[in-house]
Amino acid sequence: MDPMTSLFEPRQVGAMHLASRIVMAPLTRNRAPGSLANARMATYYRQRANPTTGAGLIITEATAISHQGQGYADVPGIWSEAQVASWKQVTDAVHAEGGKIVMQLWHVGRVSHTSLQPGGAAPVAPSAITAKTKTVLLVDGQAKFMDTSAPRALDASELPGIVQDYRHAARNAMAAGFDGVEVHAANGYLIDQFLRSGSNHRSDAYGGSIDNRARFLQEVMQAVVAEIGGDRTGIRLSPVTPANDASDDAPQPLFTHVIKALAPLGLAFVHVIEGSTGGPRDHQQGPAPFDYAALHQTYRAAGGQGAWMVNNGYDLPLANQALAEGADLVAFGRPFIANPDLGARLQQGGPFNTVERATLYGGGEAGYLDYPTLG
Ligand code: 8OZ
Repeated sequence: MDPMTSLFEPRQVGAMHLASRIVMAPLTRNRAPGSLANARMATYYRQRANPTTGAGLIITEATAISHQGQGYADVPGIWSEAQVASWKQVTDAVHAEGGKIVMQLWHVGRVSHTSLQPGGAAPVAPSAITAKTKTVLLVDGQAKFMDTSAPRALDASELPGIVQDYRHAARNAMAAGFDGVEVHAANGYLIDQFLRSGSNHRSDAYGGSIDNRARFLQEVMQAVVAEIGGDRTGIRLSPVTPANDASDDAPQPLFTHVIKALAPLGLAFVHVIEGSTGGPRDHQQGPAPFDYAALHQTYRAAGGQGAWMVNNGYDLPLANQALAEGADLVAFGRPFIANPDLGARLQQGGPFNTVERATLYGGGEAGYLDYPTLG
């Protein structure tokens, strides 16, 4: 623990040299019609990419690894050649500013709608249990929150194909010029659905015991690391979030197992959402408050050397406290939407623009490209 560490100091993170500890969190914006990246998205990321005024590292909005992995209107993908080509304008723009950017790889599992699935099919999940949550569809061009569709349970024979989809997506992300990837294993999406007991009622090798529920995560991570290297791979976890109807009876032993399994992979970073995603940091699931310090210690004791990235509701004082307590990186979400120059604003202690909720999901340049910078 180094009491002198500040947000504005560089750090080597796997193969990436970051100019600061400030990370732009992944943020879904539903502005990628046809599941392609576009010039507006390149401008949005470029505005936040300069490492002295913006982020030391940008994590993209969640990006679908396959058509089946998609669950919201106008979110981007990374399974096709056209998608790879479309993302190059984004990585070029970020690199032109001297920034670094990794792509978040996403399979939504049951958090989808038949209208978004190949052939109008049911979404897939560990078990045929409908998530009590909403997805975003576009109705007459307007973002509308709609109930998710009833999923079907995946057959074990389908899982190697999905693991291969993650691997292929990681390869595509590197071909598109990204510095690495973050595997989205948080917020009640497919990997988290396997991990957590509320959504995984399987009786085969992928359900029941903690070991079994973590098997799919491990297979995905091993495949991605084999493809692009651990030093370009990160992971996002959210041990107690209730997002998308996620729940578990005993999150501490589950994530203790998960973090021990991740330690030998040589990951660049581990990104942990503390509490309820976008909500209370002290949200509790299971018999006791979740002990994040113990999770971090377990990772280090198991030999894990990746940067420890914390997220959820951070402001400058809380970020400084986290760094003093041993975190390496701090991810900021909504503050980065409203403040393209969040780095500069944190450095001088504000002021901060506030985020406009009506333009978060879908829409045009308003609330996307027009938040003002200082001076
Ligand atoms: C908000 C709206 C849609 C998706 C997540 C990818 O929670 C998301 C997401 C957030 O991780």
